[in-house]
Parts: sequence; C-alpha cells; structure tokens
Amino acid sequence: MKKILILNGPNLNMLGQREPDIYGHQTLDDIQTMCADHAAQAGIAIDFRQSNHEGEIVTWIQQEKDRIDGLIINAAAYTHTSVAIHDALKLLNVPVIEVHLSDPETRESFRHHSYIAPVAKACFKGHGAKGYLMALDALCKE
Ligand code: CA2
Repeated sequence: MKKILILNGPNLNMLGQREPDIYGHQTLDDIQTMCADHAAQAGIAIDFRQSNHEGEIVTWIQQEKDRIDGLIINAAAYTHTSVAIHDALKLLNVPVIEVHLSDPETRESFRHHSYIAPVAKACFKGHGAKGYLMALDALCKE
C-alpha cells in the first residue's frame, strides 16, 4: 500500500479560529479527517503531521525519506523562508507536492517566493482544503 506523508507548518494548528475569509472555516483536524477518508477510498495510507518548528519538519523528512511513496507539504510561512526545508526535500527520491489553502501569489509580496516550488512536482493553491485532496489524487496517479 502506498504511504503518503502530509506535513503542515507553523500556525496551521490554529485554522478555523481566525481569518476564515482567507483560510476557510475548517480546522486542521477537519482537513486531516478529509484526507484520511479520501486516502481510504483510494486505498493508500497517510501520515498527517503539523509542527511549529522548522527543525522538526526537517527531521521528519529525513526520518521518513525511505519509508514513503510521496510527500505533500503546506510549509505555511516556512514556504517563504526555509532553505533548510528546501534542502531536506531535495534528499527525497519520491514526488513532492506543495499545497496552500490560499493563493500566496495574490497576497503580500513577501509571500510570492516559495523555497518549496523548485523541489515540488506540482502546487495546488487557492483551493482551500480541497487542495490537499487534489494533491493526494496527483500522487495516486504517480
Ligand atoms: O495559504 C496557505 O496555506 C499558507 O501556507 C498559510 C500560511 C501562510 O504563511 C502562507 O503564506 C500561505 C499561514 C498559516 C497560518 O494559519 C493561520 C490559521 C489561523 C489563523 C491565522 C493563521
């Protein structure tokens, strides 16, 4: 069975509590449940995690690199700052998909650059929580 690691960066644990106009009303637990249901229907396994710590995300990527068939990442603010996560993702020999709830390119200029994009096969942004399901579907086709 294919195993997909889904990583979420800082502050995404606060989803549903503020800025619903930008990020929607769903909590991260809701998104995890949606992903788990979708994965079960597709016959794949997911491991869904969130961290507010850059180093923890880097460690998770290193630890799981030989155990997964694909990785989905919403690195949140680290998208725009983290060379460390970029370098860790380069260690992977499996497809990486970048996801964002909002479309960062239509927001403040400091959100326009992504350190994830050069190491990602695709990016789903601006589709809300559905973007995670689109990313799962894309990895199922790999
Ligand atoms: O649109 C996305 O998914 C983002 O990755 C979300 C990040 C942001 O820094 C990126 O530019 C785009 C922010 C996540 C913060 O989530 C919050 C949740 C509730 C309240 C406030 C922030």
